[in-house]
Amino acid sequence: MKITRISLWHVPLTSHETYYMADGKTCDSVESVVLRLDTDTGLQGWGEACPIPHYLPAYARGVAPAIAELAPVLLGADPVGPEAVMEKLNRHLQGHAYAKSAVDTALWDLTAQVAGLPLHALLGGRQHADMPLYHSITCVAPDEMARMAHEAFDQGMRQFQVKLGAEGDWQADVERLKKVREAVGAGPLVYGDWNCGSSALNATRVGRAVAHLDVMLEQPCASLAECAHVRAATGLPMKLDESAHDMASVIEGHRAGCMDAAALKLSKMGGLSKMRQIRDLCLHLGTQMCIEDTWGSDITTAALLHLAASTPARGLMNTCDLSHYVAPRLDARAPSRMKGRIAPPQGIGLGVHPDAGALGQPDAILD
Ligand code: 0XW
Ligand code: MG
Repeated sequence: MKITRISLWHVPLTSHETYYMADGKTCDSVESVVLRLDTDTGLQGWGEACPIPHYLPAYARGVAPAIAELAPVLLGADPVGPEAVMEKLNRHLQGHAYAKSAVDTALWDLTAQVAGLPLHALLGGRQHADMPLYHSITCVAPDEMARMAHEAFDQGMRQFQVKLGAEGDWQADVERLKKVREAVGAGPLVYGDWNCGSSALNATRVGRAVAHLDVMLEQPCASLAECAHVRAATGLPMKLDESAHDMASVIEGHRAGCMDAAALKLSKMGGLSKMRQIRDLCLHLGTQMCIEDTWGSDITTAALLHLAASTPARGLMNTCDLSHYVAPRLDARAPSRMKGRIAPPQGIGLGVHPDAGALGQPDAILD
């Protein structure tokens, strides 16, 4: 079997609610890059990479040039056995995890199709009928966030991520956490996420002000040392996200004692091949996992749902249906949330079939 063509589309994803994070990071319309690998057997594999501007060291218009650089190694290669192909790509081009993530997903899609199996069967085997979701609440006025939380609670959501730090007012962040906790009542998991946008001082002040509310703090500061300081100063559980981006940093986060939970993101880690290894490491470490990606539509969501479906319950805190937050849906039949939970795609491979109408003509073809 050989890869005969690489096709790329730049697809603008528009948020249903403009999604505000700290330091002005915003998802209103974000460009996603969809990749398809064609083979000499007629089978096709799909991948996607959707960086959020200014969020991680990645940008949408960096994907196509990186893929073009990798094309001479990829074209003609046998896609079955993703890790072997990724080894060759990594030797040819170092870094660029976010671009390689789209290729890696497409390789896994093809490998699972050839095996006649759903992708989760190759990632460890299906462990769940469906998985718990969290709902991420954009950083707006506290009362509006509480309304959004209550609406999501009524729809069955029981885990809530409260975006913090949009205007750098720590007391407003205290109000956000208080109002959301009030809206959802005791019991649901609530965590406040600054996306690196707080000082250790202000995150400590927020943590101490809400310590009675049973909340977790997520990535308050840019450095692991600052996050570890906040965890020690507040005693509140902490989830790492931007600081946990590869095997070494996950081990470092565990050693620093501030990684009760971690966000495993597909494109941050370079794809399913790497993310599966880090998933298994987190299981060994006892770290609770959020299995997700940065942003994206149905292809990205399908890939992370297969990994979540193959992750034992003891390590799976939640997963994320990124396709819920944006339009267009690339595959109307792809999984959607149901009462706070979501099932992986059905069928063999990745199990998504992007609609040609939604994609239009490719923006680049490499063969
Ligand atoms: C909630 N997210 C998945 C959306 C953006 O990628 C940020 C991320 C997070 O957890 O920070
Ligand atoms: Mg986060």
